[in-house]
Amino acid sequence: MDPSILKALLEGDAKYMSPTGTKFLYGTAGFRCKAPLLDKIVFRVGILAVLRSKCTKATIGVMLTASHNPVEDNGVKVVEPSGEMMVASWEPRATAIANAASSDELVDIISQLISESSIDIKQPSHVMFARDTRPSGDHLAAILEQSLTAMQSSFDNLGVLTTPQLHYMVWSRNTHHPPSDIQGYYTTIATAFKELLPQSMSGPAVVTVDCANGVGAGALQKMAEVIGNNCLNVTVCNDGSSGILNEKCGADYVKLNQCAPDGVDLETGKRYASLDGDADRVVFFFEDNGSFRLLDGDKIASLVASFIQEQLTQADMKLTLGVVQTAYANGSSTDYLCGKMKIPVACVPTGVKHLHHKAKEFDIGVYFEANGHGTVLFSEKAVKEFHRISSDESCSMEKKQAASQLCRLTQLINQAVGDALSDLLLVEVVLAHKKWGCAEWSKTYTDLPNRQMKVKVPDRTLMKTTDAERVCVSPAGLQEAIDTLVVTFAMGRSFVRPSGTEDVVRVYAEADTQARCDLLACLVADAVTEHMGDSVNKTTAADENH
Ligand code: NG1
Ligand code: ZN
Repeated sequence: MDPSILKALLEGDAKYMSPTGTKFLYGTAGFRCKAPLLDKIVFRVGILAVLRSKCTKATIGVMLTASHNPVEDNGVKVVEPSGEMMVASWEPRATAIANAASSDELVDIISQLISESSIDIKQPSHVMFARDTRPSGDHLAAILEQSLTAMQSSFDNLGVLTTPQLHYMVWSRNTHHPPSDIQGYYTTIATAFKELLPQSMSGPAVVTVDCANGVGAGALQKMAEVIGNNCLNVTVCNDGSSGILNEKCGADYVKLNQCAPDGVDLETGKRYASLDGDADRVVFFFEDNGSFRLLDGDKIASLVASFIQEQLTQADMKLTLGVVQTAYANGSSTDYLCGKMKIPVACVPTGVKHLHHKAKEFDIGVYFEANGHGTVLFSEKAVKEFHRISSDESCSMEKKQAASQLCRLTQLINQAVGDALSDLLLVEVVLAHKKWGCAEWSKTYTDLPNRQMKVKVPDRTLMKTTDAERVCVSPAGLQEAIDTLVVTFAMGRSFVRPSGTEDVVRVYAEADTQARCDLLACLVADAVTEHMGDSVNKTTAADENH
Protein backbone atom coordinates (compact mmCIF):
# COMPACT_ATOMS: atom_id res chain seq x y z
CA MET A 1 0.00 0.00 0.00
CA ASP A 2 1.18 3.56 -0.76
CA PRO A 3 3.17 4.74 2.32
CA SER A 4 1.28 8.04 2.51
CA ILE A 5 -2.06 6.20 2.56
CA LEU A 6 -0.80 3.82 5.21
CA LYS A 7 0.43 6.72 7.32
CA ALA A 8 -2.92 8.54 7.09
CA LEU A 9 -4.72 5.32 7.86
CA LEU A 10 -2.74 4.49 10.96
CA GLU A 11 -2.90 8.08 12.21
CA GLY A 12 -6.67 8.07 11.74
CA ASP A 13 -7.06 4.68 13.38
CA ALA A 14 -4.94 5.70 16.38
CA LYS A 15 -7.41 8.50 17.18
CA TYR A 16 -10.03 6.00 18.28
CA MET A 17 -9.92 3.79 21.34
CA SER A 18 -10.46 0.03 21.19
CA PRO A 19 -12.99 -0.85 23.87
CA THR A 20 -11.11 -3.15 26.23
CA GLY A 21 -12.33 -6.70 26.63
CA THR A 22 -14.88 -6.49 23.81
CA LYS A 23 -14.56 -8.95 20.94
CA PHE A 24 -16.52 -7.83 17.91
CA LEU A 25 -18.11 -10.35 15.59
CA TYR A 26 -19.35 -9.48 12.11
CA GLY A 27 -22.71 -11.28 12.29
CA THR A 28 -25.95 -11.38 10.31
CA ALA A 29 -26.42 -7.66 10.86
CA GLY A 30 -22.78 -6.56 10.61
CA PHE A 31 -21.35 -5.08 13.82
CA ARG A 32 -23.89 -3.93 16.38
CA CYS A 33 -23.43 -2.64 19.94
CA LYS A 34 -23.74 0.44 22.15
CA ALA A 35 -22.92 3.40 19.91
CA PRO A 36 -19.98 4.80 21.95
CA LEU A 37 -18.07 1.55 21.36
CA LEU A 38 -18.27 1.86 17.60
CA ASP A 39 -15.84 4.64 16.63
CA LYS A 40 -12.84 2.46 15.86
CA ILE A 41 -15.00 -0.25 14.31
CA VAL A 42 -16.58 2.22 11.89
CA PHE A 43 -13.17 3.61 10.94
CA ARG A 44 -11.97 0.10 10.16
CA VAL A 45 -15.13 -0.85 8.28
CA GLY A 46 -14.25 2.10 6.03
CA ILE A 47 -10.93 0.37 5.25
CA LEU A 48 -12.70 -2.92 4.64
CA ALA A 49 -15.29 -1.31 2.34
CA VAL A 50 -12.57 0.30 0.22
CA LEU A 51 -10.72 -3.02 -0.09
CA ARG A 52 -13.97 -4.76 -1.04
CA SER A 53 -14.64 -2.06 -3.63
CA LYS A 54 -11.17 -2.51 -5.14
CA CYS A 55 -11.60 -6.29 -5.05
CA THR A 56 -14.98 -6.24 -6.82
CA LYS A 57 -14.08 -3.23 -9.00
CA ALA A 58 -17.46 -1.82 -8.11
CA THR A 59 -19.28 0.51 -5.70
CA ILE A 60 -19.72 -0.83 -2.17
CA GLY A 61 -22.29 0.34 0.37
CA VAL A 62 -21.99 0.95 4.09
CA MET A 63 -25.07 1.40 6.30
CA LEU A 64 -25.02 2.81 9.81
CA THR A 65 -27.99 1.40 11.69
CA ALA A 66 -29.00 -0.87 14.56
CA SER A 67 -32.42 -1.58 13.09
CA HIS A 68 -34.91 -2.51 15.84
CA ASN A 69 -32.40 -2.22 18.69
CA PRO A 70 -32.61 0.58 21.28
CA VAL A 71 -31.77 4.15 20.37
CA GLU A 72 -28.45 4.13 22.28
CA ASP A 73 -27.15 1.30 20.07
CA ASN A 74 -25.81 1.59 16.57
CA GLY A 75 -24.27 -0.69 14.00
CA VAL A 76 -22.43 -0.83 10.72
CA LYS A 77 -22.68 -3.23 7.81
CA VAL A 78 -21.27 -3.55 4.34
CA VAL A 79 -23.38 -3.92 1.21
CA GLU A 80 -22.18 -5.83 -1.86
CA PRO A 81 -22.25 -4.29 -5.37
CA SER A 82 -25.38 -6.38 -6.05
CA GLY A 83 -27.14 -4.64 -3.14
CA GLU A 84 -27.00 -7.86 -1.11
CA MET A 85 -25.37 -8.41 2.29
CA MET A 86 -21.57 -8.69 2.30
CA VAL A 87 -20.34 -12.02 0.97
CA ALA A 88 -19.92 -14.56 3.82
CA SER A 89 -16.26 -15.27 3.01
CA TRP A 90 -15.38 -11.69 4.01
CA GLU A 91 -17.15 -11.86 7.38
CA PRO A 92 -14.15 -13.40 9.21
CA ARG A 93 -11.97 -10.73 7.56
CA ALA A 94 -14.28 -8.01 8.88
CA THR A 95 -14.07 -9.60 12.32
CA ALA A 96 -10.27 -9.76 12.13
CA ILE A 97 -9.90 -6.11 11.03
CA ALA A 98 -12.27 -4.92 13.75
CA ASN A 99 -10.41 -6.78 16.48
CA ALA A 100 -6.81 -6.03 15.46
CA ALA A 101 -5.12 -5.18 18.76
CA SER A 102 -2.28 -3.00 17.39
CA SER A 103 -1.33 -1.05 14.26
CA ASP A 104 1.12 -3.79 13.33
CA GLU A 105 -1.62 -6.38 13.53
CA LEU A 106 -3.93 -4.14 11.51
CA VAL A 107 -1.29 -3.71 8.79
CA ASP A 108 -0.68 -7.49 8.72
CA ILE A 109 -4.39 -8.25 8.34
CA ILE A 110 -4.79 -5.68 5.58
CA SER A 111 -1.70 -6.96 3.72
CA GLN A 112 -2.90 -10.54 4.03
CA LEU A 113 -6.32 -9.60 2.72
CA ILE A 114 -4.79 -7.75 -0.24
CA SER A 115 -2.62 -10.69 -1.20
CA GLU A 116 -5.20 -13.43 -0.53
CA SER A 117 -7.83 -11.70 -2.62
CA SER A 118 -5.32 -10.49 -5.26
CA ILE A 119 -6.53 -6.94 -4.80
CA ASP A 120 -5.02 -4.37 -7.12
CA ILE A 121 -4.51 -1.59 -4.60
CA LYS A 122 -4.19 0.98 -7.39
CA GLN A 123 -7.69 0.15 -8.58
CA PRO A 124 -10.05 3.09 -7.88
CA SER A 125 -12.71 2.54 -5.26
CA HIS A 126 -16.10 4.05 -4.49
CA VAL A 127 -18.25 3.75 -1.37
CA MET A 128 -21.84 4.94 -0.87
CA PHE A 129 -23.02 5.25 2.69
CA ALA A 130 -26.02 6.33 4.68
CA ARG A 131 -27.32 6.33 8.23
CA ASP A 132 -30.65 6.01 10.00
CA THR A 133 -32.00 8.68 12.38
CA ARG A 134 -30.07 7.59 15.50
CA PRO A 135 -28.41 10.50 17.31
CA SER A 136 -25.01 8.77 17.03
CA GLY A 137 -25.33 8.41 13.25
CA ASP A 138 -23.87 11.77 12.30
CA HIS A 139 -20.74 11.31 14.40
CA LEU A 140 -20.16 7.79 13.02
CA ALA A 141 -20.72 9.00 9.45
CA ALA A 142 -18.01 11.63 10.02
CA ILE A 143 -15.60 8.90 11.18
CA LEU A 144 -16.43 6.82 8.12
CA GLU A 145 -15.66 9.83 5.91
CA GLN A 146 -12.27 10.21 7.60
CA SER A 147 -11.47 6.58 6.95
CA LEU A 148 -12.52 6.72 3.29
CA THR A 149 -10.55 9.94 2.87
CA ALA A 150 -7.46 8.36 4.44
CA MET A 151 -7.84 5.45 2.00
CA GLN A 152 -8.07 8.04 -0.84
CA SER A 153 -11.36 6.55 -1.96
CA SER A 154 -14.18 8.48 -3.58
CA PHE A 155 -17.51 8.27 -1.77
CA ASP A 156 -21.07 9.53 -1.61
CA ASN A 157 -22.50 10.39 1.78
CA LEU A 158 -26.21 9.88 1.10
CA GLY A 159 -27.25 11.24 4.51
CA VAL A 160 -30.30 9.78 6.23
CA LEU A 161 -31.85 6.85 4.34
CA THR A 162 -33.67 3.65 5.18
CA THR A 163 -31.47 0.55 5.02
CA PRO A 164 -33.25 -0.78 1.90
CA GLN A 165 -32.86 2.59 0.16
CA LEU A 166 -29.09 2.38 0.61
CA HIS A 167 -29.06 -1.21 -0.72
CA TYR A 168 -31.19 -0.09 -3.66
CA MET A 169 -28.91 2.84 -4.49
CA VAL A 170 -25.83 0.59 -4.47
CA TRP A 171 -27.61 -2.00 -6.63
CA SER A 172 -28.85 0.59 -9.09
CA ARG A 173 -25.48 2.31 -9.42
CA ASN A 174 -23.68 -0.97 -10.14
CA THR A 175 -26.27 -2.38 -12.50
CA HIS A 176 -26.69 0.95 -14.30
CA HIS A 177 -30.31 0.42 -13.60
CA PRO A 178 -32.24 3.62 -13.06
CA PRO A 179 -32.48 5.56 -10.78
CA SER A 180 -29.27 7.46 -10.31
CA ASP A 181 -30.63 9.34 -7.31
CA ILE A 182 -32.97 8.73 -4.41
CA GLN A 183 -35.78 10.60 -6.14
CA GLY A 184 -35.70 7.82 -8.74
CA TYR A 185 -36.23 5.23 -6.00
CA TYR A 186 -39.46 6.97 -5.04
CA THR A 187 -40.72 7.51 -8.58
CA THR A 188 -39.92 3.97 -9.79
CA ILE A 189 -41.77 2.37 -6.88
CA ALA A 190 -44.61 4.91 -6.81
CA THR A 191 -45.25 4.56 -10.55
CA ALA A 192 -45.34 0.78 -10.37
CA PHE A 193 -47.72 0.97 -7.39
CA LYS A 194 -50.14 3.27 -9.18
CA GLU A 195 -50.10 1.15 -12.33
CA LEU A 196 -50.66 -2.00 -10.31
CA LEU A 197 -53.75 -0.80 -8.46
CA PRO A 198 -56.85 -2.26 -10.11
CA GLN A 199 -58.71 0.27 -12.24
CA SER A 200 -61.96 -0.74 -10.61
CA MET A 201 -60.78 0.60 -7.25
CA SER A 202 -63.12 3.31 -6.05
CA GLY A 203 -60.85 5.09 -3.55
CA PRO A 204 -57.25 5.12 -2.35
CA ALA A 205 -55.62 2.32 -0.36
CA VAL A 206 -55.96 3.32 3.30
CA VAL A 207 -53.47 2.32 5.99
CA THR A 208 -52.17 3.64 9.32
CA VAL A 209 -48.46 3.04 9.82
CA ASP A 210 -46.41 2.95 13.05
CA CYS A 211 -42.95 4.03 11.91
CA ALA A 212 -41.13 3.05 15.15
CA ASN A 213 -40.05 6.72 15.55
CA GLY A 214 -37.44 5.92 12.94
CA VAL A 215 -36.23 6.73 9.46
CA GLY A 216 -39.24 5.05 7.83
CA ALA A 217 -41.51 7.94 8.84
CA GLY A 218 -39.94 10.55 6.57
CA ALA A 219 -39.42 8.03 3.78
CA LEU A 220 -43.03 6.88 3.90
CA GLN A 221 -44.34 10.45 3.94
CA LYS A 222 -42.21 11.20 0.93
CA MET A 223 -43.39 8.05 -0.85
CA ALA A 224 -47.02 8.93 -0.10
CA GLU A 225 -46.48 12.43 -1.54
CA VAL A 226 -45.01 11.02 -4.73
CA ILE A 227 -47.86 8.51 -5.05
CA GLY A 228 -50.56 11.10 -4.35
CA ASN A 229 -53.56 10.87 -2.04
CA ASN A 230 -55.90 9.69 -4.77
CA CYS A 231 -54.07 6.33 -4.70
CA LEU A 232 -52.70 6.09 -1.15
CA ASN A 233 -54.08 7.53 2.05
CA VAL A 234 -51.51 6.88 4.74
CA THR A 235 -51.57 8.07 8.34
CA VAL A 236 -48.10 8.09 9.86
CA CYS A 237 -47.84 7.39 13.63
CA ASN A 238 -44.70 7.34 15.74
CA ASP A 239 -42.90 9.62 13.31
CA GLY A 240 -40.08 10.44 15.74
CA SER A 241 -41.31 13.95 16.52
CA SER A 242 -41.86 13.04 20.17
CA GLY A 243 -41.42 9.32 20.92
CA ILE A 244 -38.19 7.34 21.25
CA LEU A 245 -36.89 5.09 18.48
CA ASN A 246 -38.21 1.51 18.79
CA GLU A 247 -39.55 2.15 22.31
CA LYS A 248 -42.83 0.28 22.71
CA CYS A 249 -43.36 0.54 18.99
CA GLY A 250 -42.14 -0.81 15.69
CA ALA A 251 -42.39 -4.16 13.92
CA ASP A 252 -40.20 -6.07 16.38
CA TYR A 253 -42.16 -4.88 19.42
CA VAL A 254 -45.49 -5.65 17.78
CA LYS A 255 -44.40 -9.11 16.61
CA LEU A 256 -42.85 -10.19 19.92
CA ASN A 257 -45.51 -8.73 22.20
CA GLN A 258 -48.40 -9.48 19.87
CA CYS A 259 -50.02 -6.16 20.75
CA ALA A 260 -50.56 -2.75 19.18
CA PRO A 261 -47.70 -0.27 19.60
CA ASP A 262 -47.93 2.82 21.78
CA GLY A 263 -49.24 5.72 19.76
CA VAL A 264 -51.82 3.65 17.88
CA ASP A 265 -55.44 3.25 19.02
CA LEU A 266 -56.89 0.21 17.34
CA GLU A 267 -60.17 0.97 15.61
CA THR A 268 -62.48 -1.64 14.15
CA GLY A 269 -62.28 -2.05 10.39
CA LYS A 270 -58.96 -0.24 9.94
CA ARG A 271 -55.70 -1.63 8.62
CA TYR A 272 -52.43 -0.97 10.46
CA ALA A 273 -48.78 -1.69 9.77
CA SER A 274 -45.58 -1.35 11.79
CA LEU A 275 -42.14 -0.73 10.33
CA ASP A 276 -38.93 -1.33 12.26
CA GLY A 277 -36.34 1.35 13.07
CA ASP A 278 -34.55 1.24 9.71
CA ALA A 279 -37.61 0.30 7.65
CA ASP A 280 -36.54 -3.08 6.34
CA ARG A 281 -39.31 -4.98 8.13
CA VAL A 282 -43.06 -4.62 8.10
CA VAL A 283 -45.91 -6.44 9.82
CA PHE A 284 -49.64 -5.67 9.63
CA PHE A 285 -52.31 -5.89 12.31
CA PHE A 286 -55.96 -5.12 12.97
CA GLU A 287 -58.73 -5.40 15.52
CA ASP A 288 -60.50 -8.72 15.15
CA ASN A 289 -63.66 -8.98 17.27
CA GLY A 290 -62.09 -7.13 20.16
CA SER A 291 -58.70 -8.86 19.91
CA PHE A 292 -55.40 -7.76 18.46
CA ARG A 293 -54.58 -9.83 15.37
CA LEU A 294 -51.12 -9.90 13.78
CA LEU A 295 -50.41 -10.44 10.09
CA ASP A 296 -46.70 -11.17 10.11
CA GLY A 297 -44.02 -11.99 7.56
CA ASP A 298 -45.43 -15.49 7.04
CA LYS A 299 -48.83 -14.04 6.23
CA ILE A 300 -47.23 -11.53 3.83
CA ALA A 301 -45.30 -14.32 2.08
CA SER A 302 -48.45 -16.43 1.69
CA LEU A 303 -50.50 -13.51 0.39
CA VAL A 304 -47.89 -12.42 -2.12
CA ALA A 305 -47.05 -15.96 -3.28
CA SER A 306 -50.71 -16.72 -3.90
CA PHE A 307 -51.10 -13.52 -5.97
CA ILE A 308 -48.03 -14.33 -8.06
CA GLN A 309 -49.28 -17.87 -8.52
CA GLU A 310 -52.61 -16.52 -9.85
CA GLN A 311 -50.84 -14.19 -12.28
CA LEU A 312 -48.58 -16.99 -13.51
CA THR A 313 -51.59 -19.21 -14.11
CA GLN A 314 -53.38 -16.43 -15.98
CA ALA A 315 -50.32 -15.75 -18.11
CA ASP A 316 -49.89 -19.50 -18.60
CA MET A 317 -46.24 -19.34 -17.65
CA LYS A 318 -44.28 -22.35 -16.51
CA LEU A 319 -41.90 -20.67 -14.11
CA THR A 320 -40.88 -22.11 -10.75
CA LEU A 321 -42.30 -20.26 -7.77
CA GLY A 322 -41.15 -21.03 -4.23
CA VAL A 323 -41.29 -19.60 -0.74
CA VAL A 324 -38.29 -19.55 1.60
CA GLN A 325 -38.86 -19.52 5.36
CA THR A 326 -36.87 -20.08 8.53
CA ALA A 327 -37.66 -22.31 11.50
CA TYR A 328 -39.48 -19.31 13.04
CA ALA A 329 -42.21 -19.56 10.38
CA ASN A 330 -45.48 -20.52 11.98
CA GLY A 331 -46.27 -24.20 11.34
CA SER A 332 -49.69 -23.24 9.98
CA SER A 333 -48.14 -21.03 7.29
CA THR A 334 -45.95 -23.87 6.05
CA ASP A 335 -48.95 -26.24 5.98
CA TYR A 336 -51.03 -23.65 4.13
CA LEU A 337 -48.37 -22.99 1.48
CA CYS A 338 -47.37 -26.62 0.89
CA GLY A 339 -50.74 -28.26 1.49
CA LYS A 340 -53.38 -25.87 0.23
CA MET A 341 -51.48 -23.67 -2.20
CA LYS A 342 -49.14 -26.41 -3.46
CA ILE A 343 -46.28 -23.94 -3.44
CA PRO A 344 -42.86 -25.44 -2.58
CA VAL A 345 -41.38 -24.19 0.69
CA ALA A 346 -37.70 -24.27 1.64
CA CYS A 347 -36.41 -23.78 5.18
CA VAL A 348 -33.01 -22.15 5.79
CA PRO A 349 -31.11 -20.81 8.82
CA THR A 350 -32.07 -17.40 10.24
CA GLY A 351 -30.58 -14.36 8.53
CA VAL A 352 -31.55 -12.67 5.33
CA LYS A 353 -28.43 -13.76 3.47
CA HIS A 354 -29.55 -17.40 3.75
CA LEU A 355 -33.09 -16.67 2.59
CA HIS A 356 -31.95 -14.45 -0.25
CA HIS A 357 -29.50 -17.05 -1.49
CA LYS A 358 -32.07 -19.86 -1.44
CA ALA A 359 -34.75 -17.70 -3.09
CA LYS A 360 -32.49 -17.34 -6.12
CA GLU A 361 -32.87 -21.06 -6.81
CA PHE A 362 -36.43 -20.42 -8.00
CA ASP A 363 -37.45 -18.46 -11.10
CA ILE A 364 -39.49 -16.43 -8.63
CA GLY A 365 -38.45 -16.72 -5.00
CA VAL A 366 -40.59 -15.22 -2.24
CA TYR A 367 -38.75 -15.00 1.06
CA PHE A 368 -39.87 -13.59 4.38
CA GLU A 369 -38.77 -14.05 7.96
CA ALA A 370 -41.72 -14.28 10.34
CA ASN A 371 -40.59 -10.92 11.75
CA GLY A 372 -41.52 -9.18 8.48
CA HIS A 373 -38.18 -8.98 6.72
CA GLY A 374 -38.34 -10.18 3.14
CA THR A 375 -38.86 -9.59 -0.54
CA VAL A 376 -39.53 -11.33 -3.84
CA LEU A 377 -36.69 -12.08 -6.24
CA PHE A 378 -37.33 -12.40 -9.96
CA SER A 379 -34.72 -14.22 -12.03
CA GLU A 380 -33.55 -12.81 -15.35
CA LYS A 381 -35.37 -15.68 -17.04
CA ALA A 382 -38.64 -14.69 -15.35
CA VAL A 383 -38.28 -11.00 -16.21
CA LYS A 384 -37.55 -11.85 -19.88
CA GLU A 385 -40.58 -14.11 -19.97
CA PHE A 386 -42.84 -11.38 -18.51
CA HIS A 387 -41.65 -8.92 -21.16
CA ARG A 388 -41.96 -11.43 -23.97
CA ILE A 389 -45.54 -12.38 -23.17
CA SER A 390 -46.71 -8.86 -22.33
CA SER A 391 -45.70 -7.69 -25.82
CA ASP A 392 -46.63 -10.83 -27.77
CA GLU A 393 -49.52 -9.82 -30.02
CA SER A 394 -50.52 -13.45 -30.52
CA CYS A 395 -51.26 -13.85 -26.79
CA SER A 396 -54.72 -13.22 -25.36
CA MET A 397 -55.47 -9.94 -23.61
CA GLU A 398 -55.78 -11.77 -20.29
CA LYS A 399 -52.35 -13.38 -20.65
CA LYS A 400 -50.73 -10.11 -21.68
CA GLN A 401 -52.30 -8.28 -18.78
CA ALA A 402 -51.08 -10.82 -16.23
CA ALA A 403 -47.58 -10.65 -17.72
CA SER A 404 -47.61 -6.82 -17.52
CA GLN A 405 -48.69 -7.00 -13.88
CA LEU A 406 -45.75 -9.29 -13.19
CA CYS A 407 -43.42 -6.85 -15.02
CA ARG A 408 -44.65 -4.04 -12.79
CA LEU A 409 -44.14 -6.15 -9.68
CA THR A 410 -40.44 -6.32 -10.54
CA GLN A 411 -40.37 -2.50 -10.38
CA LEU A 412 -42.44 -2.25 -7.21
CA ILE A 413 -40.46 -4.82 -5.25
CA ASN A 414 -36.95 -3.94 -4.06
CA GLN A 415 -34.76 -6.61 -5.66
CA ALA A 416 -31.75 -5.85 -3.51
CA VAL A 417 -33.17 -6.52 -0.06
CA GLY A 418 -36.39 -6.62 2.00
CA ASP A 419 -37.91 -3.14 2.03
CA ALA A 420 -40.76 -2.21 4.37
CA LEU A 421 -41.99 0.59 2.09
CA SER A 422 -42.07 -1.50 -1.03
CA ASP A 423 -43.52 -4.53 0.85
CA LEU A 424 -46.23 -2.35 2.39
CA LEU A 425 -47.28 -1.15 -1.05
CA LEU A 426 -47.09 -4.69 -2.40
CA VAL A 427 -49.53 -5.90 0.26
CA GLU A 428 -51.87 -3.00 -0.56
CA VAL A 429 -51.81 -3.96 -4.25
CA VAL A 430 -52.59 -7.61 -3.56
CA LEU A 431 -55.38 -6.82 -1.10
CA ALA A 432 -56.88 -4.39 -3.62
CA HIS A 433 -56.84 -7.06 -6.34
CA LYS A 434 -58.36 -9.66 -4.07
CA LYS A 435 -60.85 -7.09 -2.70
CA TRP A 436 -59.80 -8.21 0.77
CA GLY A 437 -59.46 -6.43 4.07
CA CYS A 438 -57.31 -7.72 6.95
CA ALA A 439 -60.12 -10.02 8.12
CA GLU A 440 -60.25 -11.98 4.84
CA TRP A 441 -56.47 -12.08 4.66
CA SER A 442 -56.20 -13.29 8.25
CA LYS A 443 -58.67 -16.12 7.62
CA THR A 444 -56.47 -17.81 5.01
CA TYR A 445 -54.97 -19.82 7.88
CA THR A 446 -54.84 -19.54 11.67
CA ASP A 447 -51.47 -19.12 13.32
CA LEU A 448 -50.55 -21.68 15.93
CA PRO A 449 -49.99 -20.00 19.31
CA ASN A 450 -46.26 -19.34 19.63
CA ARG A 451 -43.76 -17.85 22.02
CA GLN A 452 -40.17 -16.66 21.77
CA MET A 453 -37.89 -16.42 24.79
CA LYS A 454 -34.31 -15.38 25.37
CA VAL A 455 -31.95 -17.23 27.70
CA LYS A 456 -28.70 -15.65 28.83
CA VAL A 457 -25.97 -18.27 29.05
CA PRO A 458 -22.27 -17.99 29.90
CA ASP A 459 -21.16 -18.81 26.33
CA ARG A 460 -23.71 -19.02 23.55
CA THR A 461 -21.06 -20.06 21.03
CA LEU A 462 -21.10 -23.50 22.69
CA MET A 463 -24.49 -24.11 21.12
CA LYS A 464 -24.40 -25.69 17.67
CA THR A 465 -27.40 -26.51 15.49
CA THR A 466 -28.13 -28.29 12.23
CA ASP A 467 -31.03 -28.87 9.81
CA ALA A 468 -31.77 -25.16 9.33
CA GLU A 469 -31.37 -24.65 13.09
CA ARG A 470 -34.20 -27.04 13.92
CA VAL A 471 -31.93 -29.56 15.64
CA CYS A 472 -29.45 -28.74 18.38
CA VAL A 473 -26.30 -30.89 18.21
CA SER A 474 -24.37 -29.27 21.05
CA PRO A 475 -24.44 -29.28 24.07
CA ALA A 476 -24.97 -33.03 24.14
CA GLY A 477 -28.32 -34.18 25.47
CA LEU A 478 -30.17 -30.88 24.98
CA GLN A 479 -32.01 -31.94 21.82
CA GLU A 480 -33.11 -35.19 23.48
CA ALA A 481 -34.44 -33.13 26.40
CA ILE A 482 -36.36 -30.86 23.98
CA ASP A 483 -37.77 -33.87 22.10
CA THR A 484 -38.98 -35.41 25.35
CA LEU A 485 -40.80 -32.20 26.27
CA VAL A 486 -42.28 -31.51 22.82
CA VAL A 487 -44.05 -34.88 22.50
CA THR A 488 -46.10 -34.14 25.60
CA PHE A 489 -47.72 -31.06 23.96
CA ALA A 490 -50.46 -31.22 21.32
CA MET A 491 -49.18 -29.56 18.12
CA GLY A 492 -45.91 -29.01 20.00
CA ARG A 493 -42.78 -27.79 18.24
CA SER A 494 -39.75 -26.11 19.73
CA PHE A 495 -36.17 -25.31 18.80
CA VAL A 496 -33.26 -23.37 20.24
CA ARG A 497 -30.44 -21.45 18.56
CA PRO A 498 -27.79 -18.93 19.52
CA SER A 499 -28.73 -15.41 18.40
CA GLY A 500 -26.49 -13.85 15.76
CA THR A 501 -27.18 -10.30 16.96
CA GLU A 502 -27.48 -10.54 20.75
CA ASP A 503 -25.63 -12.42 23.46
CA VAL A 504 -28.49 -14.84 24.14
CA VAL A 505 -29.88 -18.21 23.15
CA ARG A 506 -33.33 -17.92 21.58
CA VAL A 507 -36.09 -20.40 22.36
CA TYR A 508 -39.11 -20.80 20.09
CA ALA A 509 -42.19 -22.88 20.90
CA GLU A 510 -45.56 -23.62 19.34
CA ALA A 511 -48.47 -25.59 20.79
CA ASP A 512 -52.24 -25.82 20.54
CA THR A 513 -52.95 -23.06 23.09
CA GLN A 514 -51.07 -19.95 24.17
CA ALA A 515 -50.82 -21.15 27.77
CA ARG A 516 -49.39 -24.50 26.73
CA CYS A 517 -46.91 -23.03 24.29
CA ASP A 518 -45.77 -20.54 26.97
CA LEU A 519 -45.23 -23.51 29.28
CA LEU A 520 -43.33 -25.44 26.61
CA ALA A 521 -41.09 -22.40 25.95
CA CYS A 522 -40.35 -22.09 29.70
CA LEU A 523 -39.52 -25.77 30.04
CA VAL A 524 -37.23 -25.68 27.02
CA ALA A 525 -35.57 -22.53 28.38
CA ASP A 526 -34.96 -24.41 31.65
CA ALA A 527 -33.43 -27.28 29.67
CA VAL A 528 -31.09 -24.79 27.96
CA THR A 529 -30.09 -23.46 31.37
CA GLU A 530 -29.42 -26.94 32.69
CA HIS A 531 -27.27 -27.89 29.74
CA MET A 532 -25.36 -24.64 29.29
CA GLY A 533 -24.04 -23.68 32.67
CA ASP A 534 -25.05 -21.82 35.76
CA SER A 535 -24.97 -18.05 35.25
CA VAL A 536 -28.31 -17.77 33.57
CA ASN A 537 -31.23 -15.51 33.32
CA LYS A 538 -34.25 -16.04 31.12
CA THR A 539 -36.83 -13.57 29.83
CA THR A 540 -39.57 -13.77 27.30
CA ALA A 541 -38.35 -11.97 24.22
CA ALA A 542 -41.12 -9.51 24.88
CA ASP A 543 -40.07 -8.65 28.45
CA GLU A 544 -37.07 -6.69 27.27
CA ASN A 545 -39.28 -4.25 25.48
CA HIS A 546 -41.31 -3.35 28.54
P1 NG1 B 1 -30.92 -13.24 15.67
O1 NG1 B 1 -30.53 -12.31 16.75
O2 NG1 B 1 -29.78 -14.02 15.03
O3 NG1 B 1 -32.07 -14.11 16.09
C1 NG1 B 1 -32.46 -11.37 14.49
C2 NG1 B 1 -33.71 -11.92 13.87
C3 NG1 B 1 -33.40 -12.35 12.44
C4 NG1 B 1 -32.78 -11.21 11.64
C5 NG1 B 1 -31.61 -10.59 12.40
C6 NG1 B 1 -31.04 -9.36 11.74
C7 NG1 B 1 -35.48 -13.27 14.91
C8 NG1 B 1 -35.81 -14.48 15.68
N1 NG1 B 1 -34.20 -13.10 14.61
O4 NG1 B 1 -31.47 -12.36 14.44
O5 NG1 B 1 -34.55 -12.83 11.85
O6 NG1 B 1 -33.77 -10.28 11.29
O7 NG1 B 1 -32.00 -10.24 13.75
O8 NG1 B 1 -31.66 -8.17 12.08
O9 NG1 B 1 -36.38 -12.49 14.57
ZN1 ZN C 1 -34.31 -3.53 10.37
